[in-house]
Amino acid sequence: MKPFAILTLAATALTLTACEKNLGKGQQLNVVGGYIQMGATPDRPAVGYFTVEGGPRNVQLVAVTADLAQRVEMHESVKENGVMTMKPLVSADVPANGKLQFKQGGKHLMIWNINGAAVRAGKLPMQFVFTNNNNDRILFDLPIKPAPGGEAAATGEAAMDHSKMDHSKMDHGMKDGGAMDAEKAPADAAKK
Ligand SMILES: [Cu+2]
Repeated sequence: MKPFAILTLAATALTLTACEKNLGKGQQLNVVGGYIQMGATPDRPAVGYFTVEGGPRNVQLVAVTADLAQRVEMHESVKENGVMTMKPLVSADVPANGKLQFKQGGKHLMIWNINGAAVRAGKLPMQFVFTNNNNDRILFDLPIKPAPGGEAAATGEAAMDHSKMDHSKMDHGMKDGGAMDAEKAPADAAKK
């Protein structure tokens, strides 16, 4: 009986030590929240926002992907000559023990053609790919919010980000060949 009790105590002590070591490491690289807002109309891309907490080292977020969407791109809204415009983002810094935020009016995801099942489930499983020692991938389900309706559609971020700002300059039309830039097509054709 005695030896057994001692062993149990020893095991408990080991477990505690392991826990403390883990806590001592501080913040780990992680995706801690966010959401996707559907486009105002089905032919418009959805917009995604999220927050990444940095780990012990500086890393870069180099891609966000989703198997259940046709395409995901990282973008940044920037002001050029007083006009808000968008640029594709190749990577984004995640400072050690710091934060990276994709948020309204700044960095954001654009997501094309989310699978209907994912929309109905209300979440899109995504992979966040980072450059660090082992090209870490973090899986995170971003909840999907429906498109803003009524007044919100006119003032919401989806409308702001993706209709008032001129996405057509980003060559989306070339890759999409989609309805998104259909209105631009006649002008382009006329030029040729
Ligand atoms: Cu964009």
